[in-house]
Amino acid sequence: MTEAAGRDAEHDLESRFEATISRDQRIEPRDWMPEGYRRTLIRQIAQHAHSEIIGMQPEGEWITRAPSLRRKAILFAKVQDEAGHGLYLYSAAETLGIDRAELTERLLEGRQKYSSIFNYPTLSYADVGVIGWFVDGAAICNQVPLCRSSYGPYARAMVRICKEESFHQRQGYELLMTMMRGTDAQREMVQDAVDRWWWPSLMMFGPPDDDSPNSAQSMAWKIKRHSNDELRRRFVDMTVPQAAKLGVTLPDPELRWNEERGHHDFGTPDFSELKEVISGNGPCNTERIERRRAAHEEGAWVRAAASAHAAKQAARAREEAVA
Ligand code: BYC
Repeated sequence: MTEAAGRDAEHDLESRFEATISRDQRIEPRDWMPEGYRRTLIRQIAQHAHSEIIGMQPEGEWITRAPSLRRKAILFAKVQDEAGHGLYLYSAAETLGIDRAELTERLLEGRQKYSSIFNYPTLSYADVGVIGWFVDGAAICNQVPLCRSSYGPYARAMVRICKEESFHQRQGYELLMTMMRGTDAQREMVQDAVDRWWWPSLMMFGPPDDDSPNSAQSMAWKIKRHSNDELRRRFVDMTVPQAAKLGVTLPDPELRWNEERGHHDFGTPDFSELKEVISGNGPCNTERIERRRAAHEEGAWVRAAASAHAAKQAARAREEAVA
């Protein structure tokens, strides 16, 4: 092929890709895609997968200290669901031609991120409820639109994940409702957890739109469907009435209903704190990565055994095909 013919062919592929996006149809792994689209998806999906796996730690710490057998079973199931979400997402990333071992390596070397929210400590059992209510609530706001993301495997993984996140959010809220019907000490624990998790939860949506380098391109490619600020606003509108029903105060003196706009006004999160946490300087970053690294090393024999088993199965299948 001449250089000019090569350029025409590339141009054709690109036009077909753009047309698929503009018709709101899905890009699938077999389809041609621009290198930037593939890289952006790997970055976002891997970061999302890592968040699910690292996100098992703050709540997992409470499994052995759950206040009843029922609460222990619920928390166990929730943390296991998060492992499952991580696996669907790593599988979605693998369809882009990168394997999970490489992604884990990038996480452990600090070359890929995970959500800032999981770098805060869980100090009481009320934190388990507030994580369900706020963190899974924020996850739902952010992820329901991702069910319409332009990349097929990511969008499909999101459908199941969102169903489970919705159950997680309700279990958190139900736990808090139970505590609010309890003693004064329990109500204080809930309010304290709300005070500590509110601002970090708002930061989960990312930097403000005018400081979000990836948003414009990700929205043009329909990977992201809404901007960071738009989703943050939706979360606040959704959560304020739930806080009133629960009987807790959200720690923001600027929070009020704006009749004219039909939305709540609210204060600005401390985005310099977000930057610090993302750069590795949050309260628990070192501990979270160290724990992940230890779990990865402890799991080496499982991966080796699984690979040996898969190789044996493949060899047996080849022998049977020849016989
Ligand atoms: N934390 O240009 P921007 C869960 C990074 S799991 C850390 O706006 P983008 C759950 C960003 O990556 C929740 N980093 O980026 C699990 C970028 O850096 P790089 C995880 C953040 O991608 C267990 C830079 O800042 N959810 O719900 O357009 C239990 C500039 O940002 C954060 C997802 O991953 C942050 N908060 O938008 C319970 C959802 N914010 O990569 C619950 C999928 C920003 O260029 N991800 N950064 O080095 C997304 O929707 C988008 O990636 C984001 C960021 C909205 C997070």
